Amino acid sequence: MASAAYYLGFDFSTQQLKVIAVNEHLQVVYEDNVHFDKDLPEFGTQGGVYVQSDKLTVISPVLMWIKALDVILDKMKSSGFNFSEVKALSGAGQQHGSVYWKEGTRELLQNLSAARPLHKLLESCFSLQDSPIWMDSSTTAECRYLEEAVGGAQELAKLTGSRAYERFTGNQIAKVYKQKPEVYTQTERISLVSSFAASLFLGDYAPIDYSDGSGMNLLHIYEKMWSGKCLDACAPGLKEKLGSVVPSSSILGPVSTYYVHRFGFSPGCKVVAFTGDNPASLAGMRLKEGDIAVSLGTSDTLFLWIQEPTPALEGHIFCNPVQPHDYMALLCFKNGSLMREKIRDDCSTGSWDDFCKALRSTSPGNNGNIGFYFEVMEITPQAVGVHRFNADNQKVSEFPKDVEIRALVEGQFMAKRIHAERLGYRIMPQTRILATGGASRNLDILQVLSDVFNAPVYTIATANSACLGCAYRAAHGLLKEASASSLTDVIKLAEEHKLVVTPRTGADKIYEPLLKRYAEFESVVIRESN
Ligand code: ADP
Ligand code: XUL
Repeated sequence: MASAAYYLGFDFSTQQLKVIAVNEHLQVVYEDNVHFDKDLPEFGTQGGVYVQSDKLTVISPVLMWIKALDVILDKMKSSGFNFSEVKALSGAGQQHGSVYWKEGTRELLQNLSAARPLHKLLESCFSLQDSPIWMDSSTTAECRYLEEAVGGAQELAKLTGSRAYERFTGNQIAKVYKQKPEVYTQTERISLVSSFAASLFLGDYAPIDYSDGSGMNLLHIYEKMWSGKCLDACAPGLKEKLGSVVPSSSILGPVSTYYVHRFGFSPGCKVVAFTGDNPASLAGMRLKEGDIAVSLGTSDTLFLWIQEPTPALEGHIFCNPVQPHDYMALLCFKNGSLMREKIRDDCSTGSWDDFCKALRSTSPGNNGNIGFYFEVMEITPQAVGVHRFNADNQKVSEFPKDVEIRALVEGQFMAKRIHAERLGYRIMPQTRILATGGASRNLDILQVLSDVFNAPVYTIATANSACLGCAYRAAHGLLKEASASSLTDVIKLAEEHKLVVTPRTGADKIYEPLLKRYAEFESVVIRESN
């Protein structure tokens, strides 16, 4: 009998490390997670991060991510998971975060002793113990400097797919270089969270892939090479510290012997390039041109598969992780799940059930009440604070609790529709919204999404599409060696999307005027925030 084949996908996300294993039919056979706050309380993070007192600087301890990997692999081992059948693995990381490996670590990575857990072996290998992550917004000065150096925001967008954004890695590295030059000097390699995680499996520094590399303000997204101008504007000698960039489906090499000896992996198991969580989700959601994906995780994101990018001052263009000649457009909303959790706790008993009851007891359109809920400085649009407007267009300081809950959810989705349309996206009769991320389990939230977009919402069997996408990418990376198949061919086997909600009759009539008012108030809110 032929032996089984498994493919593993990992996701080093903001609040947890997740893993999915699929078999050769791409059916999910194992799924697990390690929640940073709950399962690794010794690090004392909140939502997987530390917010510094300036409220702008947001970091995560790099050893926590490594310990989470130790824990999840131990859990798999004790559950009897047969690592020897894993043919290939890949993974994803929260985008933009950066990891600083200390001089001399490459050698250590290549000679890991299987007798000890990784977090012990790598304890003193980082020149920065706490990595800047995507929630950070402390690098405005570095952003302006970079834009000026390349001839303005639009020029930078034309080169790298985005104007300068505070969380983008080039600006974060520039800040480290300026504020902690000794750290920068001691650093032998700078990885993204994705390529850092790949390095742990590879037992060597893993290259950055094109797609996650597009979130750095450093990569020329058409030539797929580091932009010399951008590198020079951020820090000296940066090219050497970043290493090369590779296509997202590249096989990087076999898994490190550490995993062979400690967990029983086959020495032939391949590591396929890791990528960003949003690009990985695009693969996991099996997005087609015309679909719109809405990810409701720690951040909310909205992304599209595009062929002809037009980089603008809002939104991002990334290299496509699946089809090397194509691109993906992405909008990121920082106040996603954590904001929903806050309003859930403030306005109901703290349970999603009660949150949902409030959504069901209020009517679409919320009788004209509109709210903006930006607990932290939002990315799309750049605005902060809580702002409420009643049906008479007056600013008010509070709403009844049920109204507040609906205003939050409707506001979040109206913002997504308005900004997607500004990027040129048009909702057509055949439009499908593919929802993913933790909150996509919540049908009442998805009903509002469907009503606001006046389009049906589909999901896949798991909310962890980034993990699943990486398991698919691992299979594809391996199979394309044998035959020149595309990811689309490989994932034909995967389960179909499931239709979960359709828009209510008349929703378009309700939201048309409300969207117009939301857009007008948004301009007011942006002005007030600045
Ligand atoms: P990440 O990958 O960024 O760690 P996930 O996609 O796993 O995040 O989503 C985690 C979030 O999902 C949690 O912060 C939680 O608020 C949200 N969530 C989980 N279950 C529900 C639910 N039933 N309704 C709404 N939100 C939910
Ligand atoms: C995307 C972004 C976030 C992170 C964390 O640009 O900043 O979505 O990838 O999920």
